Amino acid sequence: MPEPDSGTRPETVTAPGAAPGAEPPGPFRVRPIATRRGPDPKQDRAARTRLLVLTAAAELFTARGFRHTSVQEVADRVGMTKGAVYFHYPTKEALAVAVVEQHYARWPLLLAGVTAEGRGPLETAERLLAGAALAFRDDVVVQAGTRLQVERPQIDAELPTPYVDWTELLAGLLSRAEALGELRAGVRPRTAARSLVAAFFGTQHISDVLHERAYVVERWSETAELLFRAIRAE
Ligand code: LUB
Repeated sequence: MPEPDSGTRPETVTAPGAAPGAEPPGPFRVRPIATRRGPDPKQDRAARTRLLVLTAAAELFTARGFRHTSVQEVADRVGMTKGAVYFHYPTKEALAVAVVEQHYARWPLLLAGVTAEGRGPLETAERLLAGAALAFRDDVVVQAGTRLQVERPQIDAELPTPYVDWTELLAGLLSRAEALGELRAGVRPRTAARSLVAAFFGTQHISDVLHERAYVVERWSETAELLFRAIRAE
């Protein structure tokens, strides 16, 4: 993968295995949950059951990881039979993919909320990452998706490419900030975006290992204060 910002064209990343010409992954494109087709009691009940199973799986994947979580344990946690779980998710891998996809499905909602505040691009980037830190502390699906993405070599399934959508989103915001003169001279939007993603990932990981992310909001705000001071124009 070419290292952009050295004057080469901005990277576009195509999800591994994507069909030729497939639409490049844009920020957080996730497959919609199949049940959004209007009120249908049976469908709604199925959707509720799927969400119940997915949340239980997320709790176990967060606590124990992919390998040490069994579908039987997921079924026991929701009071269902293993067969009933397999009806909704045919394999443990399919459960992991669904959890990771719901991890990414959080971000368009966060983005819509922060965008609606109508702030400048640099402040929008700051608010997005602050909002993400809250989700990493409080949302078990976000936590599970993060662990599963780290364990992706153990999961025999097609998972979204990690980190690239956040990098894309932040690079877009920082490019707009650059155009508005909000960036410190010499700061390259894509380089800064990669640094923010790396710093955020590291901050949440260390906070997870040391304190199960209890203080991740505070830890991130310290790091963000430093990084945005380095990025922002005087
Ligand atoms: C984010 C994780 C955990 C990046 O974008 C991602 O894939 C991420 C899961 O893989 O942190 C930091 C914003």
